[in-house]
Amino acid sequence: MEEIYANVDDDNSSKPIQHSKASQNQSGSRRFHGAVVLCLVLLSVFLLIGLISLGVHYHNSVCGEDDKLSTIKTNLTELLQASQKKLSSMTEERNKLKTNLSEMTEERNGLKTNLTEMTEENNNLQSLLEQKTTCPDGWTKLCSSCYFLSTESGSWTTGREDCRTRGADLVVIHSSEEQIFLSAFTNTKTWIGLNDRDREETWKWVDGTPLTVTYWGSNEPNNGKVIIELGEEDCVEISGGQSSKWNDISCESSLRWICEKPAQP
Ligand code: MMA
Ligand code: CA
Repeated sequence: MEEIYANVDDDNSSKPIQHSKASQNQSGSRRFHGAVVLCLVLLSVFLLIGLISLGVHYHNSVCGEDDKLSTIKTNLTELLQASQKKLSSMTEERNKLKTNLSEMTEERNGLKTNLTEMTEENNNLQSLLEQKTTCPDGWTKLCSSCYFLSTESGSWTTGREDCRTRGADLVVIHSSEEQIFLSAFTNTKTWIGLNDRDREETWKWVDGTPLTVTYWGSNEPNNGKVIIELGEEDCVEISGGQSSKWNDISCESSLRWICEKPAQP
């Protein structure tokens, strides 16, 4: 280097003004080399800076991803643990409910048995009570009712009024046993407690109970409409005797009547 500079000095001192073409070329190429070196150095510096920043960026992004992943992992683990806890508590609850259900089923079956036994007991007591009930003189007992057949005859209303003075009402029929019993009880046409005076063809028992079984004769009730018009028939008679049936007849007809009242203990 000293030689180079020495040469430069030498050249400058020996020929300060007059520069040869060759020396001009030499200094130009030196400057060019210097600039290239400088450029290379600067390029290296830039590259280095670039590499470092890339490295930092890469490091940051990878570490960031790691953080995110580990957060997700933690969250999922927590979620899983919570779910497992919930599942086990629900399983426990379900088992408890199952136990309760089987206990309650057992209890229900026990109660059912009790109910059956008590119903039977109640029926026995009822029939005992019924056996203990009685009817006044002149009245006939069937199950828990007392029946009275009048000796007199009169209209349906007369019959009903008489029954009422006896603490009873015209008879109401709700079973075949009762129908059979009453057929044997009277051997003549007799009033029973049924009429459609309020509304044609709407038959009502005197006690307000609904019409369940009926024992109408054939073509009855006909409201008196045969070949000739017999007139309005709104009250009911039982024919009496074997295969006794019901017939609607004028309420003013004169018949005997059957009263009914509950048997008393
Ligand atoms: C006939 C029949 C009945 C009617 C009575 C009236 C004997 O039976 O037509 O439906 O009620 O007559 O007496
Ligand atoms: Ca009739």
